[in-house]
Amino acid sequence: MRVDCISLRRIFNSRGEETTEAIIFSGDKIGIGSSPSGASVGSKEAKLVDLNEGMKNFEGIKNKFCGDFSQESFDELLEKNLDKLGGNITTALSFAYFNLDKESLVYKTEGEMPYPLGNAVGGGVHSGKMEIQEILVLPVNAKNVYEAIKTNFEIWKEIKEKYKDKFFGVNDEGALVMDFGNEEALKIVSEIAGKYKARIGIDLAASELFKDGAYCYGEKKLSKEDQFELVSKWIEDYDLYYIEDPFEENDNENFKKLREKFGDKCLIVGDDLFATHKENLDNEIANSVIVKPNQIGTISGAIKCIEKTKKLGMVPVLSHRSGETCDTTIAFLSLLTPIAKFGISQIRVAKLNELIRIWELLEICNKDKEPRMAKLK
Ligand code: 2PG
Ligand code: MG
Repeated sequence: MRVDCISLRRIFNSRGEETTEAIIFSGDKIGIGSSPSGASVGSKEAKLVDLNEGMKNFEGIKNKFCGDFSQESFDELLEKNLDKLGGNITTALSFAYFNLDKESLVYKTEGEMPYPLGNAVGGGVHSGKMEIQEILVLPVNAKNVYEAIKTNFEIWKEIKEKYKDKFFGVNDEGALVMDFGNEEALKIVSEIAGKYKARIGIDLAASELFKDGAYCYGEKKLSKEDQFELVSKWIEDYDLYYIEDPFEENDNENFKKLREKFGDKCLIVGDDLFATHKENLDNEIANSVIVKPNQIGTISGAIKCIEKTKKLGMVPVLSHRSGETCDTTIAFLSLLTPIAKFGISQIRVAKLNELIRIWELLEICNKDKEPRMAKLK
């Protein structure tokens, strides 16, 4: 598609931080994209450049981005300039280009829609007193996207209502901040999720817990071996379907041991471990991969990571960040993955409602391929 003109501006994300929004004009079409940002940020992610500096740098090279492009060639040019622009600006531009024609992906897919993985109770660097950053629910029995999103909301509302004396509020991701410890939260969420025939998982974001060679739970310090035992116990006791970053981003040894022990019954998911860089993927240390476009800086980088994930027999999970805008690009991209980690409440509904819309678009536009939920392992 032809890029006639581009403009960048500063807008705010859900945390009130400044981020970039890009608009691309192509004939009578307009593509808008904005970049999210993380709080638990791994060291392998695309680096950020100060927004003022990045935007100034873009002004100097803007002309190169006008002309005829494909998503790949546009993203290639962004990748070449990643050091000057930073992952925030490249992501916004790559999303804006994609959004000139985002519906075309709906026509191209097989009609499978992802299960929404919802963050029900939050902790870690996001909020509250638990060390576990996210206790997640996955409505594996839902028949369609609407029912799946509704199930996650029912679980979230029931926890909030039943334990209102322990409810502090909601965090950046809309997850409940509760007066629960780790074990208490796991027990309560698994009981309530069970009523709705949903499975549970956690994101431990363990790079954030790892200080001076130990995993820190308040005053308590766990060795790598003890952390392995704790995580194994949680998988068994709460029948976890999903465990993300149970170890810090360089603890490949523990990841490998866990993959060997539980890989056939649980998704062992690498977030900081891989940071959406396809060259980091390794199916001996995990069987699932978090895909966050802003960790690599472009849509094409994220798609290549999804393709390699599938080639290696691993499960890709498209994910939001804790600081978000109402941008819904990743809802379209999640047509390529069986699970979409988009949160449950507040600003997260922008992406969830887009999934409901896409289900209907599939019904209308893709008559020979009825929409259906993706296959889960
Ligand atoms: C994560 C994410 C999203 P953040 O760790 O998976 O839930 O959090 O965006 O803060 O990295
Ligand atoms: Mg994570």
